[in-house]
Amino acid sequence: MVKRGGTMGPGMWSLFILFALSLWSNSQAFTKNPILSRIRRAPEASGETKKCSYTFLVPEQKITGPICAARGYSTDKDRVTRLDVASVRDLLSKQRREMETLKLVVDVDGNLVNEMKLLRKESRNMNSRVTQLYMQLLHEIIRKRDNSLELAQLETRILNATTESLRLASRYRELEARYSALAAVVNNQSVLIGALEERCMQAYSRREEHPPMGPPLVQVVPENIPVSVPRLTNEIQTEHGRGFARERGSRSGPSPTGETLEVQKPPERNFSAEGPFRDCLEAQEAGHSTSGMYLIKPDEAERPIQAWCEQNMDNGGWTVIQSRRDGSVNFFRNWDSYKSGFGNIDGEYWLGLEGIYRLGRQGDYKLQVELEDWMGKKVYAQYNSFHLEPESEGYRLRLGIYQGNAGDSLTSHNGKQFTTLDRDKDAFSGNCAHFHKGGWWYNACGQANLNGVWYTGGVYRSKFQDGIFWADYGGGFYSMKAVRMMIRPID
Ligand SMILES: [Ca+2]
Repeated sequence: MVKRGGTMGPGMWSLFILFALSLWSNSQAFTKNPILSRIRRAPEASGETKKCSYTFLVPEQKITGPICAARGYSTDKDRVTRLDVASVRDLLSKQRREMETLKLVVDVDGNLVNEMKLLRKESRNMNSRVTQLYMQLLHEIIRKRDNSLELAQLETRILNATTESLRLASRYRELEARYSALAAVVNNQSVLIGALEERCMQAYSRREEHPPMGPPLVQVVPENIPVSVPRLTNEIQTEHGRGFARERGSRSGPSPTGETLEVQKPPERNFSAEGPFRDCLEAQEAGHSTSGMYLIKPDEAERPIQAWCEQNMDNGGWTVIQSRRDGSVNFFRNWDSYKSGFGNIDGEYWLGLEGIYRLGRQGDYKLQVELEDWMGKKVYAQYNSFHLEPESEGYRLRLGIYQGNAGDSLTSHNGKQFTTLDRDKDAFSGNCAHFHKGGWWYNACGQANLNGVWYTGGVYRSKFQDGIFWADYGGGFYSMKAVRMMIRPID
């Protein structure tokens, strides 16, 4: 079916024939195509029956190669093309869908990539944060190590301080012991000085009239001297507005006084308006459990008296008959004063010999002496019975058996009458009240002098033993800071 070579004329014609045949077949196809058939059928509608004639003008073409003429082939090719269009369209739409799917996938991938990027970024951030935390941790560890070092240093310092304080405490104890020894020496020297003075006076008296000799001094009890008193002094606390103070180092004592009880107007505080009671135990039994001032009227007494009731110590019920604590009251007084009593009920005072006598007559009483040294240590001496004889007997002291931790410095005064500056009832050739500057149940003269001169600081220097001393606790040259004498019915 292929014609080769030849001239231009026959070639043209053969092409024309082929094309005409092709058109004919197409006209067959037109009848199937609704659009084409409509075009062709238009003249039929007008009622004319015409035959179609086609004229084709084909430009002359120079054929150089072989010409293939295949009628069937051209027709087939056209048909495949249409199907192909449909299939290509399908394919295209398929591919479009796939493209869209792929686009979606790509989008998803893009998102994933973004997410990956974000995750990488976060990871980088986390890494940097972890690094930062690690650095902080290292820093903390180093700091803690430093702290522990500081702690160790502090511990060492504390240990050193403790060692130092222990060393100081031990040194302090040594000093205390030395002070104690020195205080003992001073006491002994005072005794020696007293003895020498006495000898001098004796020598002097051979030539002239001499002043009265002092009583024998109480020997020192060195082991009982309260220690750690940092000064050696003989200052006397001044009495309020009265002024019996003497100059430092002076050996003249306070002037005697004959004044009686100074309490006229009891303070409102701690004062019970009820009563009077027979004694402080009765006041306590009447429901007055507070320590303070109460009106006491012993049996047979002419008038009530004021007294301080100690209701807290040792079950209470104690009637205080004597109190020393600040040197505010002069105890260098005459007989009448000691008989009726003097001082301030809420401070330093003496209840009065008559009152004490009357109290002792109404029952069996015991006596407690309470002493406080300048270190604040308190000791006591208790006697299981106590009373005084009447004034006609010089208010003689009657004591029972001692017990306590202060030492017994009062039994040697048992059975002695009371002596004041103006009434000498003691066993000494002179007047003990003159030398001890107080009133007491002096013997010749005494182991205790609780109505003596109130010195500050404890150990004192004086020509005579005139401080508030309790020989068995501190010796004769140690003056107590505070003293109380109180009585209570025996249970
Ligand atoms: Ca005498």
